[in-house]
Amino acid sequence: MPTSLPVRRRQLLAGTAGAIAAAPLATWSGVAAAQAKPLPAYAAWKDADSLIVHSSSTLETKRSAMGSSLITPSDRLYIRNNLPAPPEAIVADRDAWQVAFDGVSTPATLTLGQLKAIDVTTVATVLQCSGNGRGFFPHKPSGTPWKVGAAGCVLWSGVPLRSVIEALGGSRSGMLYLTGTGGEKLPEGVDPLSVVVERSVPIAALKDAVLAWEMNGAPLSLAHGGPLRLVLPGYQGVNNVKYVKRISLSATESQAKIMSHGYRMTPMGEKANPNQASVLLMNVKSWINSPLPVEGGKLGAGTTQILGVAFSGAGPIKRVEVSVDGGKTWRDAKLVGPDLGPFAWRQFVLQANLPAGTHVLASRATDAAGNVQPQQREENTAGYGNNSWADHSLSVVTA
Ligand SMILES: Nc1nc2c(c(=O)[nH]1)N[C@H]1C(S)=C(S)[C@@H](COP(=O)(O)O)O[C@H]1N2
Ligand SMILES: [Mo]
Repeated sequence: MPTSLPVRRRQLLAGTAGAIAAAPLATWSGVAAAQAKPLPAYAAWKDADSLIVHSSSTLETKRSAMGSSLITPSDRLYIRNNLPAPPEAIVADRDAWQVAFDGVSTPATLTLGQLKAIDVTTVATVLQCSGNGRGFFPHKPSGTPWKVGAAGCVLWSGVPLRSVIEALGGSRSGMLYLTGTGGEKLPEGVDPLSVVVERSVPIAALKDAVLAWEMNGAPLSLAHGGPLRLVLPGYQGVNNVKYVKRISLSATESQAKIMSHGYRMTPMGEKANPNQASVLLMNVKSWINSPLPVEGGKLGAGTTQILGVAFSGAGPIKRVEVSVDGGKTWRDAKLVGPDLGPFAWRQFVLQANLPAGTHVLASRATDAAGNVQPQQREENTAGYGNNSWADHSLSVVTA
């Protein structure tokens, strides 16, 4: 069983082997194994020990599996599918995948093979579901109760979308939106607009948009949108359309339900409608990944490295502060590791002395645009955009 060994080892190291560590390993493993759902077939290659399987279409990275080396390994990255994933057959002949382009001077359908001949770039981005942190909303919104693990930082390679648009003669005039359409086969007998994954973002997003065929140095997996995905750096996960089959520059937003009524910042007690803010750029956010509380145990008191990640859709991270007293006092953490650009997350570390007792650890990020991570979440019906530092704080016990 995945977590029992490390937990047990940490407790032993801390010299506080308690009830859990004393329990026969077989019993403990059996209980946890019975609770864990298996990986779905399209994601069978994932590292089960690092993931919480909420359902076959929602897999979350464990906070303890976020690592401390910037890039999220592909086999630990979360998955979120609104529709069943397409068949594996679509990644059998990758270069034959077709994408239709319109809203340009010369509308055309291009194959992935042709797109590869136009231009190439690489970008590191945080991919985060807008529902990440929903699990901290007290009103228990419907949807997956993600904590921190519907997010990762990954490297994408592909063609800059603006190079493709230029190759097709440029945008037609008056186009205000960039719309991507997912390539899932839609269920029969329902209005396609009610189910299609199609998202529009302001056309300014074209500046950084990439049509990506590689993730973390390997051909893009079906699970993450292979053979080709629209990557919109800085934008919430849903806008990063997987298995993209159509790119449209348009004067109006998509009429798809996922755009008009889905992913809206709907005030409490109201119904979703197209006048409410859509989930677009990510807000400034950070959280601590280590140390984590030990279930039923204690951490060793003394010098501790407090580390985590920070990012913002509005610009690079300027500063991260860490508190060990629940936000009463703050100290500047160090930003460490390579800076992979404004769309990647930054790692931060603060060395702190944690004497025996209970400590509430929190982190608060500030971006270059001056946005400061707030103490409180913005309440909304569906539980989007939670960047509250208080919600993401951790209570650890040391001895
Ligand atoms: N075609 C398509 N694209 C999609 C989705 C989807 O269901 N279908 N889900 C979106 C949502 S809600 C999120 S959070 C991200 C998840 O990306 P991942 O599964 O690669 O982690 O993809 C987005 N793009
Ligand atoms: Mo999402």
